[in-house]
Amino acid sequence: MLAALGRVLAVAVGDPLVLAAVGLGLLTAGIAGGWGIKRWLEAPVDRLCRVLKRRDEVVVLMHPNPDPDAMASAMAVAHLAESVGTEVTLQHAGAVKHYQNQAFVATFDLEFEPIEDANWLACRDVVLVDHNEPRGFAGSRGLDPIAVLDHHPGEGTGTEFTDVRPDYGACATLLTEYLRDRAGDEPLPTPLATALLQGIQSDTHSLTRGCTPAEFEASAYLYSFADPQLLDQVATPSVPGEFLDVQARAITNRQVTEPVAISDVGEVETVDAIAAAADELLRLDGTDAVVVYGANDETLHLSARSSDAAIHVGKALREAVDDIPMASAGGHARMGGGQLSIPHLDGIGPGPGVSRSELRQRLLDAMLPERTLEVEQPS
Ligand SMILES: [Mn+2]
Repeated sequence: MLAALGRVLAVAVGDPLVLAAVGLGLLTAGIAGGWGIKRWLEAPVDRLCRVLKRRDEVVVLMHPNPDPDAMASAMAVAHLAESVGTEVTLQHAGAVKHYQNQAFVATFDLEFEPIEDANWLACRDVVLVDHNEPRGFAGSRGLDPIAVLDHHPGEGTGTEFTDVRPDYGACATLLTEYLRDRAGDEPLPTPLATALLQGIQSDTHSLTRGCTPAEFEASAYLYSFADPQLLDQVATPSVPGEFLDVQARAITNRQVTEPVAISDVGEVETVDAIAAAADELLRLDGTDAVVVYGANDETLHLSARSSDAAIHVGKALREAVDDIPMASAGGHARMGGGQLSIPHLDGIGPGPGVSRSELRQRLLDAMLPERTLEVEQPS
């Protein structure tokens, strides 16, 4: 390489034309290199804003049934897009479920356009937040987002911009860093700061789970712009009376085989109340895992929670209903859910049916396999 360069220089010195060409080449390389370094040093938020600015309009797409982290992240991308003159439509598949999520939408006066099909997207230039592969609507697989901002593990990327940080506790943390880099000393709008703070809190169980120092730093930054009253309103929204009734029944009807509590709450009007009751029952002393179930419209809804890594409630639920027709259940280690057809449980259909006490025993057996063995073999 050096020898070749030496030969070129030797010829160049002898020929002014070649010398000029070599000089021009070096100059071009220098400018291109400088440009490359400038791009390389550019903050991610500035790169994102360049991608946004090239469009008149973008869709910010949240995951199906968006939660506060997805919604706050979408608000932040919308804020950035509007700052560079790009129009934004906020969209998602599914619905805004659960009273906490609905309280978030109401508090921040958000307007979303739900989609069931890729053709319903306001435009084809899509920015994904809080997930990295489009899902939950017809045509989602064929969609190539221009940008992806997320904190879940996965292979999804944007055609022009990707920032996925699986170690982060919330997508809102990432976007808070972007806004801080962009804003400098300018204050953040109060609703946006409050929404992002709630996004971080709700994804990290109030900064107790899956956190990194980044969540604390982002929260500290947001805190100075957030409104405590507004935050309280979204963090602990008032609940319908039935929620408290169902919680009361979950507590009264609990059957405890430590460390598991199982409770049948009977008929419910609002299915969400079952999950809220499971959260509440998990607080019981000596209880590491709970299942609460209740009936609504011919369906038995199960909601399970675990605070002990040794009890994977998603797997346990799946195992417990495995051979019951028209039943589905599953979930994560700490959180699971399921649905069973009440007519099938009562013996109408292909199977002989499963009584409520048998269902309870199945759930208990699935949640306690190792522990039961321990009891049977005392040391
Ligand atoms: Mn999230």
